[in-house]
Amino acid sequence: MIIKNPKFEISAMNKSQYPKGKTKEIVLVGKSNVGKSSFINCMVNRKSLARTSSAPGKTRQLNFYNMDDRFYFVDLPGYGYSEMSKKEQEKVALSVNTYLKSRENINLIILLIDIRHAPTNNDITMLNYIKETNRRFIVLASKADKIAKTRVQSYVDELAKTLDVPSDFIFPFSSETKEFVKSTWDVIEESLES
Ligand SMILES: Nc1nc2c(ncn2[C@@H]2O[C@H](COP(=O)(O)OP(=O)(O)OP(=O)(O)O)[C@@H](O)[C@H]2O)c(=O)[nH]1
Ligand SMILES: [Mg+2]
Repeated sequence: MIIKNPKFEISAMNKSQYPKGKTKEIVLVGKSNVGKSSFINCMVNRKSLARTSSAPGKTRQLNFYNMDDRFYFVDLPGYGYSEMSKKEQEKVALSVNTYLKSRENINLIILLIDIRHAPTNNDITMLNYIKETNRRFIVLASKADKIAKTRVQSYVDELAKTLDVPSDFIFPFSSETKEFVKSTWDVIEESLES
């Protein structure tokens, strides 16, 4: 899919601020610094549409990016960012959970987990939460450029075992090399059609 005019639309904390209408939403969730904002930039071939940072905790609100009115990418704040005050973390978690539970527009949830690291307790909690919402989801094993190409599939298989999801729910991704962009678009397009 080619997105001609990807646009930032709104940062939201509360339901009342979400975009109106029935446009489908593809949601990025995952630990702080795992590569959610970079993913969006990579998919639409922009350097800084979504704000990224080597300092974790950059994204603190739900950011809606309009993809030619065909769908939104929704960039959620990352969890597990210890520098954030407990109160702030709770506020962020509440806005994320409310969104995931109640938003009808959600078409696909993409959970990002760094391919190099074992899932954290927060990752497992989030995955279980996602499963409970009964929504369609996939896992992206991010930063795949950090391991040897020949080992990517075995890391994916290992991750599948740890998370107890089928291997074909897990896709490698690299914003750095832009490898796997095409295969990821295929998954997104398929989900938008159904
Ligand atoms: N090597 C490599 N680095 C990446 C990749 N994706 C993101 N990064 C780097 O990881 C850091 C964090 O990326 P972000 O996209 O800001 O992460 P995020 O998940 O949006 O983080 P929060 O907004 O804090 O939740 C940045 O320094 C990126 O350059 C990747 O595929 N490969
Ligand atoms: Mg971010």
